[in-house]
Amino acid sequence: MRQSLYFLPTLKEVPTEAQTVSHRLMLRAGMVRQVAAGIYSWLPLGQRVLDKIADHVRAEQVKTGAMEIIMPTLQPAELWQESGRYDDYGKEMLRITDRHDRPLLYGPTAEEVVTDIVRNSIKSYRSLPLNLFQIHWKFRDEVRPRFGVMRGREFLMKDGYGFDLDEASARFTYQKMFVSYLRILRNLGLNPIPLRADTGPIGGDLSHEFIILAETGESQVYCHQNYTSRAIPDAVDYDDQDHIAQIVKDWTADYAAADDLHNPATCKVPDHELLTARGIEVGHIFYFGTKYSTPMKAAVSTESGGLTNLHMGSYGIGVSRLVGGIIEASHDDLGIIWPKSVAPFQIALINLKAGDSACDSAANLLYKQLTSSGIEVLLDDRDERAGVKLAEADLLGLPLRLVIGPKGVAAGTIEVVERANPSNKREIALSDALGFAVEWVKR
Ligand code: 5CA
Repeated sequence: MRQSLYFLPTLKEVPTEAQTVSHRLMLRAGMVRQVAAGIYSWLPLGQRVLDKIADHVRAEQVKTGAMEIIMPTLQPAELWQESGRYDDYGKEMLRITDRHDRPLLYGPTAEEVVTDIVRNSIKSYRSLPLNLFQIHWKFRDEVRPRFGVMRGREFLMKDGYGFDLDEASARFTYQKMFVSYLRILRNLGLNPIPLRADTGPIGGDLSHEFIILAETGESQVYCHQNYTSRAIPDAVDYDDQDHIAQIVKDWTADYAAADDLHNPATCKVPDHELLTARGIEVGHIFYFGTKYSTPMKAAVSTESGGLTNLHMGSYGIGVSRLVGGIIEASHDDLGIIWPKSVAPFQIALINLKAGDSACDSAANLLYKQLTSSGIEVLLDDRDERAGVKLAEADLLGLPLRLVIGPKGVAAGTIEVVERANPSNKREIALSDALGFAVEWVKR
């Protein structure tokens, strides 16, 4: 992409309304714009990151056997009256009336809609287990939307729903999701900490939150320090029930709790081993048995000829919240430092002297070569001062920077620097730049 043609409205001034680093950087880097309190438009650079995160989530969920669907954002009130949640949900639910005076709502979650689909489509135990997920917008009329996309009113969530014949099978589904969440967050360059959690309005008796540590996190976290260094397997066979159970066991062996469940009197971790920190909840998983299937009559025939209500769980990841969360975890004074796995472009190719014919032709050639090798490159071909370009590259935080300038071009060299490691600047031969970049991106 040529920056001269790219819609990238960066801001020089620090927006005063933004209280957290990620919110400030997302506004300054031209990723999002606020439309109303807690409601954002995603501009091209932000949209690319959102897509990358969604792709990681999708890839790892599909490995577990889960299937992607898409359900509407607007839902009929009747389904929620059937489950009994319509009145309970309170003011967070945005209620709407259509032209025929039928009550609708903008879905804050989709247990009811998905249960309705499944009860109408599945009659036999042979169709189970079934796991359906979507990556779609939710609306919760939060009293205090804040921290930009981290606590929005409209936000993008991966919401998955497991349907099983019995509790044992549903608990295995829960464990697969637990492991899948560890892997997704690791693949996004994060260190997840699973906390035993309260189930709130979703219900059920088994629930874990997945937290990443950040100073501006809304949750207070108490956990054994082991959690910051525990290994996540590189690959997992999701059919291997024993291995999945073992990973969950390892990951829940030590103490980890949020504020509401932490009790200093009963917590046995010695003080010097207890990590007390702030965290951001980026995922939440629930097993709630037949809480929805009973009132909504979602049942299947069993092998012995009877009928049984489905056992269910639901599995959420805050896709848009993760964009802010990743920035909170990875930035410096100058700007964002994107992990390679979610960077909107892999390479910032900077032409320091656009208009100079030697610089232009070197930059254009390398740009063409890189893009035809399948690498995502943002070429800064604008007629701007060198200092402005370099400062903006720091702000945008693309992982690898290649800088072409008149002196280098004359000497046949190009400057290479990693955003995460700015002190390690070096010159390489211009003729080696393509090979170097291709290898670097693969690493
Ligand atoms: N039905 C279940 C799972 S599908 C559910 O709704 N769970 S949840 O309420 O915990 O939300 C799942 C995830 O969505 C949270 O872990 C969080 O990462 C994200 N999330 C929740 N509320 C917001 C919000 N207001 N803004 C941004 N992300 C949010």
